[in-house]
Amino acid sequence: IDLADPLVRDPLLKRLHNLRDRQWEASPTFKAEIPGEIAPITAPFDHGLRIGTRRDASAEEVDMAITKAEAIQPGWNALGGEKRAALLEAAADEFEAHTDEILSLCQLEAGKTIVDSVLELREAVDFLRYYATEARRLFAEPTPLPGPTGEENYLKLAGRGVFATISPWNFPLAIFIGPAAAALAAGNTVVAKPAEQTPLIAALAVKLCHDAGIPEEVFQLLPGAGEVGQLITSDTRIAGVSFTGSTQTAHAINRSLAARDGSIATLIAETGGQNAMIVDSTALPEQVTRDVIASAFQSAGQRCSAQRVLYIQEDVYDEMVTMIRGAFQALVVGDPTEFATDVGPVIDHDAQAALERHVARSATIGRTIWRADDDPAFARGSFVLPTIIEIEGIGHLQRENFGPVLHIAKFKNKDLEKVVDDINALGYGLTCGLHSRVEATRRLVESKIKVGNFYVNRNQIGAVVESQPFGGEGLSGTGPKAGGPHYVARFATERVVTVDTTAAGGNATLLASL
Ligand code: UN1
Repeated sequence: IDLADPLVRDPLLKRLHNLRDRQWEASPTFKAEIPGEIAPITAPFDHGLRIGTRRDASAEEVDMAITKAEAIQPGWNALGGEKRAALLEAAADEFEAHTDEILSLCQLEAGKTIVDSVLELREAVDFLRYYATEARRLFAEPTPLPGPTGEENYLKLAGRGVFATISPWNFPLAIFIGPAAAALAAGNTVVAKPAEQTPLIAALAVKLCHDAGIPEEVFQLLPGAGEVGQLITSDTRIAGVSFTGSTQTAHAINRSLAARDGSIATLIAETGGQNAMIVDSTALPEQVTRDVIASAFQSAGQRCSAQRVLYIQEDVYDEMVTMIRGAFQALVVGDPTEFATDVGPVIDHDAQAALERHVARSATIGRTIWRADDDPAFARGSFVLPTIIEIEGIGHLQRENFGPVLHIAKFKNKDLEKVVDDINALGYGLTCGLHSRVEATRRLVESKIKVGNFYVNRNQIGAVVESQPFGGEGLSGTGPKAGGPHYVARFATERVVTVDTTAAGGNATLLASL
């Protein structure tokens, strides 16, 4: 989709506009006879605009979904990598064929700008196609292993069983479908709990997968909030959990899994960050300005990769801050369905309130606070004005502030190592950026910084499937990296087969070999 081409863009915008009044619904894939409470879903940029409804999964529905997923899993596993890959590719085709609906829901349900909505769809399709390729690679043939003469050893991968995927609202399609596609590729069946804020796009994704031929029992939707997640993770039939979201929720899931008696589940978690960028006096100011604005304010700062803290070397501090503020003031904040909008709303009033509390508290630690201009229209939605706060250092920021708030700190070149130590000391380890043209500086930061994704002389968001496998360490997650060559295998279990190939294993041969 070439948004720069008006011949492509304008008809697309018109079609998206026509979809605005459509009503959507998310409910469990398997319906029990218990009508649950219906919750309205509203648009983050205008909470008066009702776009659909959600009915949460009941305890009975969770139980029934897992029962069905467990019963069909051996069959799905036996289908083999090639057939599962073909179904995932068919799902990718369905997604592309429903571009308008998907982009419309990204805007209406998640408050994404048009550019972000297109990126979201592309990433979702990339995940499906890449994990299909991985299913072919990993599940085609067993891997032969070395061994003594007269013995054959090989290693095979198989699905672990029923996998639960618990996904975030900030990538309501890409990170909903990515882990689910990996689990499916590996021969698991999946029960998926999307974020409570974005079940409609998840329901559409699951429907498109079913339309593509993935059986309903193999991939089931269980909408709901934390209680539904708790019901799923505490069920001993769940063999593994993939979670993307806050570090606090990952801890809660860990506790829930640890409290289960009778089975041990694997947890794959991708969580928060306190991501910094370091800029020294050899950096190119225009490039830095562009990359800082993108890293901190694209997607309204609602990416776990987003830049939260910018360290600028003192010799260039004033000049750089002036340039960044200039670009910051030019950001267009507003309705994400307008093409010109750079920064849309945050997801809901809770997120808005948490960010406002942080900005208010920062008045005590921050030196200066700049905010974008307000507009009466913002009162209809959950908007947070983009904000820049000058601080002394990262040490004050223990918790992730998930929104368009950037902190800026000054450092002396002789303190470079200390800056890296301070960043590491927080315990997160997701992304870090460096702008410098000094090779020694790059080598120093690269060797010391403990992050999963380190970006040099560019922005620090937008990891691309396959080229930049994404994920952190420490408080930022367990690995493996999404979109990388080790991801799908982590959703599988390894089985080793050893065959005695001498004389068909008769007793005499057996005794002789002992
Ligand atoms: C997230 O926000 O949960 O690198 C992940 C990026 C995206 C991944 C963000 N590909 O910004």
